[in-house]
Amino acid sequence: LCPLRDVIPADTVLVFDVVLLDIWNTEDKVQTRTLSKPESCKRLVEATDFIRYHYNGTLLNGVPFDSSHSRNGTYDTYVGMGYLIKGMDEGLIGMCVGETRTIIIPPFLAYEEKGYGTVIPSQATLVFEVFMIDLFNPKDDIAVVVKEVPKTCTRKTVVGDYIRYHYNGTFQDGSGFDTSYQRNSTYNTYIGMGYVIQGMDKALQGLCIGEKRRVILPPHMAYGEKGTGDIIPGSAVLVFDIHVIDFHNPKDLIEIKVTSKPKKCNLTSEVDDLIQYRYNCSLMDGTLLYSSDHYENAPITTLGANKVIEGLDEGLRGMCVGEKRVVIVPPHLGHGENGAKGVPSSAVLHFELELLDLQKGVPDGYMFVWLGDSPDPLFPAMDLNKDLSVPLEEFTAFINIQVAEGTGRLRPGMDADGIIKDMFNNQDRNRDGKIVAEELKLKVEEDSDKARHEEL
Ligand SMILES: [Ca+2]
Ligand SMILES: [Ca+2]
Repeated sequence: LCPLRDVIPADTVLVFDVVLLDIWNTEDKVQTRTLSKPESCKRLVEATDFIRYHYNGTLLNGVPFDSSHSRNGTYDTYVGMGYLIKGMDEGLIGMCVGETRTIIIPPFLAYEEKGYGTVIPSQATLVFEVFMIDLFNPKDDIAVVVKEVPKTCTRKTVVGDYIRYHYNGTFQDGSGFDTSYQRNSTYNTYIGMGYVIQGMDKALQGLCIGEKRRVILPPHMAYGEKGTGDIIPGSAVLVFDIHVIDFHNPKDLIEIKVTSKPKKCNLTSEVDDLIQYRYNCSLMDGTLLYSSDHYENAPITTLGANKVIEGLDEGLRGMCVGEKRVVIVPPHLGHGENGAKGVPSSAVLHFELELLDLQKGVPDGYMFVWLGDSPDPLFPAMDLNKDLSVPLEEFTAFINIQVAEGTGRLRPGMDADGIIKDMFNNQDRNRDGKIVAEELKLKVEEDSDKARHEEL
């Protein structure tokens, strides 16, 4: 006031307008007040945690001095370890993610006499409004919350399995960053082999088909301090809600569970047999893909003839008529990585099968086979009326006798008369409508030199 000595006359009444800028007491402590808080708060900020938060800093008179929002990013730091002003280290403790809290810090727990740059005056009380975005501790492992486990779980995922799952990815504040549901296709990967982030590789082990779990990955087991792209900020904790659709191991064989078997089961299906069967084919989550019931007639196929996917062909073997089975087919024995119409890539298939009809077959390329030793010599056996000549009618009768007596078998599923006529023509070398002993002998000698595809 010295310069004013000359300005203020004696005996003047002085009128001051006073604005209180700050007030504090050495007895003051950090004051915190929660403005809002989520209903569930499983974890509170503790000393040594790493936290990410937004804040607005004002002086006690309401003048702002700093804001994380103006920097377009969260403030990220360890708490309770001396990286922050004392009052902040203290005031952040006990917050939960999603909480908004006011923290009032007296100057001796903030910037004291020095202040800070041009923005924080000496001896200033600071008021922070903090919104907690994320927290974890560097000692954290992944956290798993099992939400739903199916009743039957014969096997759980292990390292080396290939899994297909849906996921919903969120940050700890609940905001989403990615979801497989939006893409309408599962995420597919090998487990425990470094194809996915470390925490996920670990979280995907020990799961059942159909299981739902929430996994929480600390950043050191996710995208680390740097994050990735525009999607994942640095040091972000990731929360994944996972639904396992299926998994398999590349070494898996088909899995067969017989659900119903007739008491009498002498004759069973094998390679080359002609069979008719019913089927329902679903994904492991129960989605029906296709069913023989959608067609007028149940399919007929020759086993081992590469007519159906490998796993189904195999699953249809060893069945007797009337038997029912569930057969699980891994993708490498199904539609593989490319999938098929309506079948997703690398999908495990669930078949319900019933064998409706079974006709024993003959090896590929054969029209007729002997089931035991063929008659030797053959010609006299074929020449039923012993006139040294075998016309088509006699040949047909001879073959039919073999079939009826079970000593020979014609290829099933084809016109028997047509096959027999072809066989006859093949033996009737000179095309005069009858087979004689000499023709048959010649034919047998020729055939012994090459693959005998029209065996008689
Ligand atoms: Ca004859
Ligand atoms: Ca002839």
